[in-house]
Amino acid sequence: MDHHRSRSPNSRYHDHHHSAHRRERGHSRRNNYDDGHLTHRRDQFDVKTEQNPLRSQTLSTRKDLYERDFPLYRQPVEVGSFSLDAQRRFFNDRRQMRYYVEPDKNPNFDLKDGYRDRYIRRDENVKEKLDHILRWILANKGTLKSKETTDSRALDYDFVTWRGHLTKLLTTPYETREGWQLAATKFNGTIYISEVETEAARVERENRPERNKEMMYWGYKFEQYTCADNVDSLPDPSGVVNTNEAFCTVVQTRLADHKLLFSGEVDCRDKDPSARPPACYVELKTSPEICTPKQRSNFHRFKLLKWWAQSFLPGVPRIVAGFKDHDGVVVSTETFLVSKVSQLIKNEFNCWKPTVCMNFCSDFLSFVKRIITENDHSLVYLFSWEPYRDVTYSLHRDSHYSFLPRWFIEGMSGSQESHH
Ligand code: 0WD
Ligand code: CA
Repeated sequence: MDHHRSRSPNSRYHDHHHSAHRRERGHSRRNNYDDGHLTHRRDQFDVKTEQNPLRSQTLSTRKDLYERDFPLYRQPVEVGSFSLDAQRRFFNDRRQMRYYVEPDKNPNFDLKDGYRDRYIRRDENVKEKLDHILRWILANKGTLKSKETTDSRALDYDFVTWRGHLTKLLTTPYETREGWQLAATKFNGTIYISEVETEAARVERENRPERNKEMMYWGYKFEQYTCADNVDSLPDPSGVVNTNEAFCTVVQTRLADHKLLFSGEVDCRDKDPSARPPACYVELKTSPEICTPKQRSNFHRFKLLKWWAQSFLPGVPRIVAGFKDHDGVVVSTETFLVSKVSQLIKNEFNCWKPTVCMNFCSDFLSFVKRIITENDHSLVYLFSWEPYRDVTYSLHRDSHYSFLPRWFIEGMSGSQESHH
């Protein structure tokens, strides 16, 4: 998976001409959301900073700027894992790991079953931010601390985040509907990135139609039909679906010159014990059944982009899709190899490109590194993006955006022996 990159440093950010009209369109609406805080947003006529990509205070998300050689992306290596139990309690072990049981090609799984009487839903009002990853880092800090620096507190990573946040970055050049906000804080030389729910996302979540709530359950129900709790047992569709439960892998890798540590939820693994993480992992998905060429094209253009980005990041090689009808019945299943997805979409006109996704992510991380000058656990650089606009940022000191908990700051500052 090692790819070499060659790039011209000047192609990294937008040029002035192309981005000017985009800014004008949305300028008034975005101007004052940040009342009372020090903001660093380029104003409309600030040509000087914009002409020099290494000084620009914003980052363009235009696809064509990221069409160059695929950047180096090192084979992701699992450095640990953790589990969240039925009460959402953290355990530094693999107790929630499940085993993949291949379904029939045409299984007729009823995904509606149990929604009313056997469903325990995670409380979405609880914002966990990076807490589970931070707990894992503290529990493993003895083996994680950098050997290369003299600072005994430093981790040998440039960035720590959730895999899902990186997925959002990968798909940004192609996203036309949902913006994002990512809070970033540098602590002991490592940049921690944690998502902040946008106003639009909160409104949508709080006004979710009943039908959508039920359809969210369908995805978890499909997991129950295809996963067993033990290597020698079978799935139990009569049980309760509890979305507090999770098994998460923690992987390290490198994107261009960024050393990354991130965690992602894994649905299940192959039963074959000779298969090693993350190559043994299987991602489960559901999607509406495909009946027309137009539906197939949309599936390739939109769904496969998100599926590819999510699984490529941690090196999960296989996606098993259940195609469901309007009535929530899985009528067919299909396995997608992540390494083959880009070939599958090659015939779509004007389709997404993996290299654009990866180069944008790499350039965003370079942008973040350049903007974050202060090492301060209570200072948040809030990066914001809305479709058809540039990425902007604002600064927030000791605000409600601060997300590194005291127990983490203190736990990481304590003596190296504290893991005994
Ligand atoms: O607080 C937040 N804003 C978030 C918290 C956003 C994203 C994730 N999380 C946390 C949760 O603790 C969750 O356990 O991350 C964990 C999953 O992280 P991830 O793997 O980085 O997230 P992502 O790749 O977006 O989602 C993987 C799976 C989803 O499966 P599908 O097949 O639908 O992509 O994790 C589940 C979901 O099953 N999931 C979540 N579970 C709990 N809380 C969340 C969430 N907010 N988002 C996705
Ligand atoms: Ca899944």
